[in-house]
This record gives sequence, C-alpha cells and structure tokens, in this order.
Amino acid sequence: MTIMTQDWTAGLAPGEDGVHYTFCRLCEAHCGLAARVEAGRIVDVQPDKDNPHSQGHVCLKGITFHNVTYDPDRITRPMKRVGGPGEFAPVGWDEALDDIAARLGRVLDAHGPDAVASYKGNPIAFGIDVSFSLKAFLRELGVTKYYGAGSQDTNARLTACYFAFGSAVTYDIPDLPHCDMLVMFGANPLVSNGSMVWSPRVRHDLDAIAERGRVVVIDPRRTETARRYQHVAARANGDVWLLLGMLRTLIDERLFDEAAVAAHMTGFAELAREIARHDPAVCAERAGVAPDVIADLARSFAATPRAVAYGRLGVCRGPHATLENFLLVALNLLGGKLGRQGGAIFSRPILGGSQKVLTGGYGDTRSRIGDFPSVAQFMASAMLPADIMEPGEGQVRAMILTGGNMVMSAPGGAALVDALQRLDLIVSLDLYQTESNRYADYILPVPTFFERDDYPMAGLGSMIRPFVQVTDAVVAPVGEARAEWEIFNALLERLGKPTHGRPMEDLDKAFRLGPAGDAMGEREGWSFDRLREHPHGVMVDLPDPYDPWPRIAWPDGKARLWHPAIADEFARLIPEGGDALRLITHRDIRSLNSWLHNVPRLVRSQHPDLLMNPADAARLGLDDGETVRLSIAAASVTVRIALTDDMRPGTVSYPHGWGHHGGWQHANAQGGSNINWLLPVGETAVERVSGTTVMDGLAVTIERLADTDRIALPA
Ligand SMILES: Nc1nc2c(c(=O)[nH]1)N[C@H]1C(S)=C(S)[C@@H](COP(=O)(O)OP(=O)(O)OC[C@H]3O[C@@H](n4cnc5c(=O)[nH]c(N)nc54)[C@H](O)[C@@H]3O)O[C@H]1N2
Ligand SMILES: Nc1nc2c(c(=O)[nH]1)N[C@H]1C(S)=C(S)[C@@H](COP(=O)(O)OP(=O)(O)OC[C@H]3O[C@@H](n4cnc5c(=O)[nH]c(N)nc54)[C@H](O)[C@@H]3O)O[C@H]1N2
Ligand code: SF4
Ligand SMILES: [Mo]
Repeated sequence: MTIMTQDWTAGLAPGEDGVHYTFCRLCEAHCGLAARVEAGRIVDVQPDKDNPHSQGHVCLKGITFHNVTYDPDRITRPMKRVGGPGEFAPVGWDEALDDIAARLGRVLDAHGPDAVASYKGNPIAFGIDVSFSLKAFLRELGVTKYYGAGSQDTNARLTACYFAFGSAVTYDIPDLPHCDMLVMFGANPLVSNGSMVWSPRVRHDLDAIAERGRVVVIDPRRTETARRYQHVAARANGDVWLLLGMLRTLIDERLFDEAAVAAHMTGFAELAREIARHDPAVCAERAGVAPDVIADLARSFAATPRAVAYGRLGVCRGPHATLENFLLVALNLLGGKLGRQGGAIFSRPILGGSQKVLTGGYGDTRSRIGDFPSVAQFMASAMLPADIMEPGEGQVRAMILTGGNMVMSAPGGAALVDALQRLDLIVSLDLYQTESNRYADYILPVPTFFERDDYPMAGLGSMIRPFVQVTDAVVAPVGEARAEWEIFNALLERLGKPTHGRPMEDLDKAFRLGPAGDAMGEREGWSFDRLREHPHGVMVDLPDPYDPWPRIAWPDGKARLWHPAIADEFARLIPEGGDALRLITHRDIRSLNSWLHNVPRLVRSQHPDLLMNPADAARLGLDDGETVRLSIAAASVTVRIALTDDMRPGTVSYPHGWGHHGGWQHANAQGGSNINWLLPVGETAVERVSGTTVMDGLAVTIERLADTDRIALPA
C-alpha cells in the first residue's frame, strides 16, 4: 500500500498525479477522503485526517470505493436491450439519445406527462448536479410522478413534521454536542453512521453523551449501538404504545414544560384528552416494556434539561409510522426540548433565500390509484405496480430510473417485475446492470462520485456542526460515462425543450448569498472558488439554532400538538395481535442498501442470515444454520437462519439488498435472498396518511424445507 503524505497542491486537475482531497458520498457522514492518483488512476484511498469535520473518520466502504469506479462489471458504455431481460449490447451515445428522445416524445405526445414516472434512488440525494438536473428535466417535461426511496424511508417522519411544524421540509435534529440524554427509537448510528442527522464522528458524540448522562436505544434487536449504551428491547411496532406511556407520565405528573406549551403550541388539550384514554399498564404490555421502565424514561427525560428524543427507520415503516413520529415530536415539544441547547434544533439555512419559512411539501400531488399524498414529492412506492398496470388517464407507460434498484429496495416482488415488463420505455442511468434495470430498454453509463465535482448539499440541513467543502472530480469519467446533467440536457435538446446550465454553478451563487457566503464579494465570506483553496473543507458559522419559533410554518406561528389527521390515526390505532414472528431489517457496516456487494473486500466477511432468538427456533424445531422458507402470504424466499439472543423473541431480522441476479458477477455469487420480494403492494400495504410502505414488523411464517427443497448456500 502506498503511504500517503499530505502533499496536495491547489488545483490538481482530474486525473493528475498526486493526492486529491475529496469526500465520500455513500452515506450521510460524508467523510473526508484522500485519494492518490497515479498515471490517471486512483490507486489508494485513505481517510483525510485534515478534514475538520470527519477528522480522519471513515469506514471500509469509503476507502474501498475506487473498486466500484474500476469494477470490470460496471457499465461504461451506453447499452441497449436486444433480447430478454438482461440481454444488452453496446450502442453509441447519439444513437441511444436519439432513440430515447423519439420514444419518450411519442409517449408524451400521445398520453401526456402523467404517463411518465421517475424513480430516483438513494445515491442521487448525494450528488448535487444530478439531483438538481433531474428535477429540472422532469419539470420541463411536466412530469410530477416522483417515485423513490421516500416511502421506504423518510415519509412518515416528514409527514409528522408537517403536522407539527407546518412543513414537510423542516425537521428537527438532535443537538448531540450539547445533549445529556438521548432517547433513540429505531436507529443504529454505529452502523448507519447517522441518518437525518449528519455527524461523521457520531460514535464520539454518543460516547460523550453517555459519559455526561444517558444514551437509551429502543430496538427489538440488541444492535451494535444498543450494546454500547442502554438497551430497551421493545416489541417491533410497539413504539407508539411506549411513547403514549411516556407522554402519559409527563402529563399525569405535570412534568411537561407548561410555559413553552402556553407560549408556542396549540392542541395540548386534545392531545392530553387522547393520551388520558390509554392506560399505562396496557401501553406497557403492548410495547413489550415494563411499566416502571417507561415511567422512569419519561421522568428522567423531563428532569434532564438537555435531553432529546430521536427516531429513524425503526419508527418510520410500521402501520402507525406517522403517529409514532408525531408522538416523538410531541415528546420533544412537551418536554420543552425544541430549541433548547442539547435538545432538538432546526437545521440552519445556508443558501440565500432559504431563510424564508418553507410551507407545504405534503400532498402536493396524490397517487392516481389510492389517492395517497406525496411527501417531499415522493409518491407511495407500493402503488407503482398499480399505476403501471391499471388502465385509465395517467397510466404510466415510461419510466426514468436514476440510480435506485427498486426490485431490491421497494416493495412488490413479482408484481413489480411484471409491471416493469409492461412499460413502453425504461431508461436507466446507473453504474451497473441491476435487478431492476435488466428490464430497461437502455442503460446509460454515469460517473461514480470520484468522477464528479460536488458540494455536500443534501446534508446542510442536518449537520450538527456546519461544514462545507467543494471537491473537483478526482479522475475523469471511466470509459464513455457521462454526467447525468449532461444526459438530461442532451435529451431536452432533442425534445425541443429548454436546457439548463450546470446546477453547481447556480448553487455557488445561492451559497454566496447565504449566511456563510461573501454576498458576491460584498463582505468577508465564502464562495466555491474560495472553498477550492481549502481542499479539506471548512467549518462555517451559521445563525443561532436555538430560536426555533420563527421557523414554524403554520400561519399562527405555533407548533401543533394535534391535527385532524392525527385524530384519524388515533381512531385507526389497534394493537397488533397474534403470536406470529415479525420481520425487520438490519444493515451491515460493509454494505450499502443493494449496491456494494460486488466489492470482494466488502462482502467477504458478511453473512446474509435471518437472525432469530434461540427460543423461537426451539419452538419451531429449527437449527442454527438451517435453510428455511420465509413467507408473507403467498410470496416466499429461502434464507439461512443464525441464532442469537440479540433478537427479542418474536422478532426476526434479515439484511435487505441481497439475493442478486444482475450484471454484478461477484454479488450474484454471494447467495442470500431479496426479502423485499415478500413485501405486499397495493392500498392495504400503505400507511394512508404518509404513503409509507408498511414493511417493518410484518407477520411472517417460517417452515423447514422438505429435503428435496434444500439448497446449498455459500458458507
Ligand atoms: N452501513 C450502512 N450504512 C447506511 C446504510 C446502509 O445500507 N449501510 N443505509 C443508509 C440509509 S439509506 C439510511 S435511511 C440510514 C438508516 O439509518 P438507521 O435508521 O440508523 O439504520 P437502521 O440500521 O435501518 O436502523 C433501524 C433500526 O430500527 C430497528 N427497528 C426495526 N423495527 C423497529 C421497531 O418497530 N421499533 C424500534 N424501536 N426499532 C425498530 C432495527 O432493528 C434497526 O436497528 O442508514 C444509512 N447508512
Ligand atoms: N427491506 C428493506 N427495504 C429497504 C430498506 C430496508 O431497510 N429494508 N431501506 C430503504 C431505504 S432507507 C432506502 S434509502 C432504499 C434504497 O434503495 P434505492 O434508492 O433503490 O437505492 P439502492 O438500492 O442503494 O440502489 C442504488 C442504485 O444506484 C446506483 N448508483 C450508485 N451511485 C450512482 C450515481 O452516482 N448515479 C446514478 N445514476 N446511479 C448510481 C447503484 O448502482 C444502484 O443500482 O431502500 C429501502 N428499502
Ligand atoms: S461512514 Fe463510510 S460510507 Fe459513510 S461517508 Fe464515511 S466513509 Fe463513506
Ligand atoms: Mo435510506
């Protein structure tokens, strides 16, 4: 391995020999990286120890990512489908773009923009040019059907914020550096590196909180994070009851912040009346947590001035996900933690013009079938197959897939695959031939993050310590790969529509006009050019985050503890009965959703196994390491079980994103199964108020395989 020296010289051109400082764009941590280029190729990647934000933190994904850039299975030429699924042949760029534009134009002319849908994958959020250009492209075509990860990820949290704060784009983040008690619902930051809160050294933040006070992790699995701090092994989807129990203690014992409620909130009486209907003992039973543990959590939370409740995926995908997130926000509000140092703070605007209060973001469009609202533009994924299959005005006939591998990551399984094959046109911009775009008509090759300029735009709202960095591409795009923004402009040009410039350039201006900017040279501050002279990035000063009330977007300026939609959700609240096993998902530090399984160094020590408590296995007569059939209704996959008392009895967990059969040879050889194949679609699979796919905590059946069904999985 080459030993790195910090020998950066300002203005290294892409591909020039030397060490290029840049940042990882795989997860929200956005760690600083130092990439050594020799003879035009990245030969080694190390942590950038001089990055003031990540301070040398990285994980194995970031420092092995050049293996993706140079992966022999990567798509580096435009590919056209010439036969069945997965049968592609290379074509020239002009031929591909001409044909795509002609076919897209025909769909638009004959059926209008509602016949075209977009699927935007998770990595697109972390590329500034691609995300802005995709938006501009769809806007020019009049396309408003945005599908993507939202309904498997953020929708419920953002919907709850809309009801509480009046905006689905204003969410609160935990002020980790000043916090003395963090109550964490369904998040595993030691593996995920934090989500909807950006802090690359999140473990150091949590350790410091535990040192000063408490970190409590509520999770049906004793996760890597739970193991390090205090674990409350609640039942899957039991959080709504746990939260009701905590709120009941706060209200009954008058431990809430009465002054804050009176000055800044409405709806207290309605919320209190509803909460009074729920018996703490019953709540505790349904949460699967002892009553005194819940009461103690509430009292300790109330008594700790610098405390905050935070929740992520584990509370974002159950049948009551919006209600759970709303009660979580209510806990922070009633506890007097919003805007408190060490409590919950709103992100600090960094772009000019964004200081204004943003409203809406909820229900701007609705699904054609089922009438579900979009949230921050994302439609309910569970309705995509019906949107393609059901005839009528607005039936989807063409799709643009930008990143995203929905066959692995969205619900639908066989129904989704069937629907994709009915489309007139699928165009995919991706690095690989995946389980989803094997049904595409074209796959267009795009750069990896090492091959493009960027700025950590997506995180600016969630960074607890504001940081900015501008990076140029480290190397030029491999093969014939072309930036997505160039592809979208080339298509717009052929369709006779107005094209747009490079989004990075517009953003520079917005940044310069924002609070950290130089006001176009009028004052001391930052511009992208000046940032380029600071290759490790810089920490920036932004306005005080401890005055949240001007950011409430409801016309009366008050946060809401009640909303008619929340009343409806309470009316719908029924306890989950039965003793079926419930399925949840876990992540691995060396995986990223569905697409890093082709890097041998990352996958060699991973085991896609169904984690199960030994007591459940004994009840079902199953052995450790056995391959079993896992089913939801009629859909089933085979998985290998691994027994561990980390799982709460009654809950099983499987990592998502496995079971490959795309163009990634190494990934295909890893075995495992795609559990999203099991997830139902259609109206009953959707949590109504947020369009969230109900996918965590579904009841599953597990059977021994008959001897003839047994298959060998790699060890
Ligand atoms: N290494 C790695 N990092 C990643 C990713 C990755 O794939 N790999 N993905 C990135 C993405 S896209 C995201 S959105 C973030 C997600 O970030 P996190 O939400 O922090 O990550 P998860 O591991 O999904 O954690 C969810 C936790 O919820 C628990 N859980 C499941 N059901 C319930 C429930 O009903 N109640 C409670 N209380 N807990 C429950 C699960 O056991 C799990 O530990 O991670 C990001 N970072
Ligand atoms: N069962 C279960 N399902 C889940 C989850 C879970 O925890 N459990 N998590 C959900 C969550 S939180 C998320 S965010 C989604 C993620 O699901 P998706 O949004 O579908 O994302 P990925 O599966 O990560 O697939 C990303 C694709 O983008 C491509 N790609 C990578 N970089 C780029 C780029 O720069 N440009 C372009 N054009 N393409 C690129 C990759 O090759 C890959 O094909 O999965 C969701 N699905
Ligand atoms: S934690 Fe790993 S994947 Fe996430 S930004 Fe840092 S290096 Fe990249
Ligand atoms: Mo996500």
